[in-house]
Amino acid sequence: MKHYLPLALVPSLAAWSNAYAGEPADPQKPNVIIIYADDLGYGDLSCYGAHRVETPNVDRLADQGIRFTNTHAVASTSTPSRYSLLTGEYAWRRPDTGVAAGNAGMIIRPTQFTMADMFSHAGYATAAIGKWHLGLGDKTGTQDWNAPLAASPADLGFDYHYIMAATADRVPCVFIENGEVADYDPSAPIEVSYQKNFPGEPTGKDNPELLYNLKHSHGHDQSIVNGIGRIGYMKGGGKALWKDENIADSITAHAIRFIEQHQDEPFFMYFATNDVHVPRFPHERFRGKSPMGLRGDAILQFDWSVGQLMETLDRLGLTENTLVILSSDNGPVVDDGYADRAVELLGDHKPAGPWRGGKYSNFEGGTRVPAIVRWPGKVAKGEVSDVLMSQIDWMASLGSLIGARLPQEAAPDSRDHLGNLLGTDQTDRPWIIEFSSGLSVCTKDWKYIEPNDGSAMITWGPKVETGNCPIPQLYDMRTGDDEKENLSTKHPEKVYELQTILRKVRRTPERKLP
Ligand code: NG6
Ligand code: CA
Repeated sequence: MKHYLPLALVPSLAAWSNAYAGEPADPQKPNVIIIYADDLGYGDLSCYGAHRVETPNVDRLADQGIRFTNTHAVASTSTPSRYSLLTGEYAWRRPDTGVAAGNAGMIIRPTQFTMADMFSHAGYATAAIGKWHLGLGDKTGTQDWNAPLAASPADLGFDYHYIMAATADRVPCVFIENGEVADYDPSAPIEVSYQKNFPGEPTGKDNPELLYNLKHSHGHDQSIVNGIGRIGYMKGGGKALWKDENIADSITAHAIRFIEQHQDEPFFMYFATNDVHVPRFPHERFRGKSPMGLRGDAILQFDWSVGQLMETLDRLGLTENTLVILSSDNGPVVDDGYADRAVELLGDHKPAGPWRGGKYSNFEGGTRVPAIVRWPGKVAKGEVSDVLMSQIDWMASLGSLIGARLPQEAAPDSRDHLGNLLGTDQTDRPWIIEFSSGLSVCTKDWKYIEPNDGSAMITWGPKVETGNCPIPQLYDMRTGDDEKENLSTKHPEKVYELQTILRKVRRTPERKLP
């Protein structure tokens, strides 16, 4: 049961807005679809300069809308980025928002007001489909996967969900539909542990001969499901266990069905793909179709899913009245723990585009992500925008679009920059805050990375520069020098200015700042 403030205490969101000039004259209720890719890098799409892989559907979306070149995920990994997107609160304000295990308890509490609540209260049908990775059930490790879960996205404003509990590389490897394991197999009760194996169950470590689909390169050597080693131990599942090669087909089919079922009312769909996260094992229709091996094939599969949704909107006559936002949860990684030949077949492809670092990194490669917005007739087409934008603002901005009323404490860091999203306002966000091992502040021109004692490279597998450095780092973002020359000693006044922003934001939710 949710507890909200009495309506009298709920001012309209536009009244708090500090960036959006005035109340939207006539709140509109277009359908809204957020297509949220996993680990898709800035340079992974042909419309962002990739030439070893073609993404015609995403390119078409960009041709029909705005392609943003300066959009930032809140964090360089999944759980904190998703938490921030769906709650409008910086994940780093909470200690428990790091990369979640598959048996993590639900991280967003049912009492929090989410983006889905916002749409739901505005009369939308709402759905979360695909990767979840924000915990399920009441408490970590206590879920009974053989019964309805104690807490699920249904408690967060989603009318419908068909999700993977965490990532494809984490157990349990089953879909959850409306709070219960989908296609549950009573003959194979499910048990999950992140502590120890179940007696007699094979593991990637002890039974490498059973890894018939994909072998690990680091980690991922615990339970084996579908011939692929995972993180964590599970038992049972039977016919409910997913086949990695069918995940894209399955979530796409459920998304299409949701759109069909709600074509006559406004709907909000959070469509979070498994592509291009590891284990990359796309359907055989895509395997071998790119010169870059399974990682490239997974990009093709992602593009296919996007195309399927676009076709569905066309077929149902919904394209004009649907705002589509496509982005990614964090930057790219090449070898993330499976021997999928991604490194060897990369060639001159640059997954992070021109940016330094990648997933897990304080550098731009960690959080600078592709972002495309399409709303035919309402949003200019074929435009490219370098406006400084953060995903943290999407909740308030979309709220402003639909005339939502939010509780006082909701979305505390999300500011209304609807004009940026729709291309009518080119005013940059004054700063954005990025989160990796530490915090960074970016303005349009400068970036400051807090000192951090961690190692300069990831130590446990992926070859990624972390951007950690024991002294303050300051980069001039105007020079395109790719965060190479640390100017902190040359411009101590800039360092101070950016540190002051950080100090302020740490203390005070962004929406309460002037
Ligand atoms: C890491 C996993 C990696 C990936 C990541 C989370 C190992 C060795 N590596 O711990 O494969 O799952 O966590 O990725 O276990 S994210 O995109 O969901 O944040
Ligand atoms: Ca991710």
